Amino acid sequence: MEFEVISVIGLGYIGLPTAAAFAARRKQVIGVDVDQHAVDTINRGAIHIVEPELDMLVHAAVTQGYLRATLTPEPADAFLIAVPTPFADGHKPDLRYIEAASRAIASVLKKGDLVVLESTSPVGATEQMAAWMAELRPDLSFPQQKGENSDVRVAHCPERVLPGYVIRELVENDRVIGGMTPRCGELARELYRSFVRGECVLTDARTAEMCKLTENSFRDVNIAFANELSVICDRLDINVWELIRLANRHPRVSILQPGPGVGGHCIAVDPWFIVDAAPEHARLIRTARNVNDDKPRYVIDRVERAAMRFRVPVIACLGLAFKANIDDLRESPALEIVHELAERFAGQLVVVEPNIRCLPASLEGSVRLCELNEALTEADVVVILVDHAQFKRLDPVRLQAKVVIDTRGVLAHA
Ligand code: SAJ
Repeated sequence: MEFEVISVIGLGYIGLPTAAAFAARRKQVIGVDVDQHAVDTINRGAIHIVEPELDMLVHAAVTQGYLRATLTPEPADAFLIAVPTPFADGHKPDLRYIEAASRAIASVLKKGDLVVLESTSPVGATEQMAAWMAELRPDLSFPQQKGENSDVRVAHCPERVLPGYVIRELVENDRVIGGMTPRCGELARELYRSFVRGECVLTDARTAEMCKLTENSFRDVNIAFANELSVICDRLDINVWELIRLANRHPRVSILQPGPGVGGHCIAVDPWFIVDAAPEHARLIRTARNVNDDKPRYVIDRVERAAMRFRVPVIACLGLAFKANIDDLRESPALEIVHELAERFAGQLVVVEPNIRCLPASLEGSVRLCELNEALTEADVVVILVDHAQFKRLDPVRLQAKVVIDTRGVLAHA
C-alpha cells in the first residue's frame, strides 16, 4: 500500500516535525491545526515553536510544495493525530482534543485509509478514538466491527522524541506500533518506515499505550529518587551532585539529576494516567509524582530563607523553561517558583531566560526580564532554575558575595 497523501492533525512540538519528516521523504503532507497563527506561519515556511533544525526542514518542505497547512481536514491516505492529552481535575485524562480531531477527520475518511494516534494516551484511547469515528461514519467499517476486514485501519504509535533533539530522535528512535489488528499495525509500520531508521516493533494498541506511559513513569520515578536524595543531602550537609557522580561509578547504578521539580507536558502528566487506571496499585508511581511536585515548594522555602538575610533583597532567577536549551514554559517548575516568589517579593525579582523575548502575561508587571550580566550585577540572591548552556558558562567570580541556590548543579558540574 502506498501512502501518497499524509495528513497530520496537530502541528505542535510533535506533529510539525513529523509532518516535515514525511515531507522530506517527498510525501505530500497536509498539516491541520485549529490555530490560525500556526497555519499561517507554516504556510510562510516558518515555524511557531523553538526546536533546533526544524525551521530549515519546514522551510524546505513548504517551498518545495510537499507541506501545506490548513484549518480544516482534507482527504488523505493516512492520518496521524498528534494533539495534546492533558489531564482534567483529579488528574483524570482529558481526551477532548483527540475526540475533536477524530470527529473532524471522520467526514473525510474513505475506504482504505489508515488512522494513527500518536498522542500519549491512557490505555483504551485508541479504541475510543475508533468508536468516535465509527459513530460519525456508519457507511464505513472500523476494526472493532470488522477486524482485519475493516474499511478503515487504526493504530497507536506513541511519539517518544526528546524536545531539543526531536529531528534526530524522530528518525533514529525505535517506534512501538500497536495496531487494533495485526494488519493495522503492519500498515502503520509501512508508513513510518518511510522516514524512521530505528526499528518499528509491532504490538497491540493497548500495550503500545501502556508502553509510552511506562517510559515516562520510569523517568519520573527515577527523577523523584534524585530529588528525594537532594533534600536528604541538604539535611546531612552533603553535596548531592558529588554524591551522585560517585554512586554512578558503580556499574549498575545510574541515578538521574535532581532539579527544581519535573516539568513539561509529558513526564509530569503521563504517570497520572496509570494512577487513574489502577489507583490502588500504582503506589510508587503516585508517590514519585508527589515527591516531584513538592520540589518547587522546597526551593521556594530555601529562597525565602536566603532572602531573609537582606533588608530589601534583589533576587535573580536564572531560567523559566521546563528544562535546558528550549523555550517551552509549559508545566515548568521554574515558572511556578518565579510566580510564587513574585508575589512574595514584588518588584525585587529579575528573571533571565535567554530563549524567550517577552515574559508570560502572568508575570508582566511583577518581575523584570533582563540579560544575565545585568541580573548578576544587581542580585543579592541568585537562584539557578534551569541548566541552559549560557548559565553553564557563567564565571563563578560573578557569584562571589552573593547567596546562590543552584537547583540544577550547574556550578557543581562547571
Ligand atoms: N529532569 C530532571 N532530572 C533529570 C532529567 C530530567 O529534573 O535527570 C526534569 C527536566 O528538567 C524536566 C523534566 O524532568 O523538567 C522532563 O524532562 P525530560 O528531559 O526528562 O523529558 P521531556 O518531558 O522533555 O520528554 C520526555 C521523554 N521521555 C523519556 O525520556 C522517557 C521523551 O522521550 C518523550 O517523547 C516525551 O517525554 C514525551 O513527549 O512524552
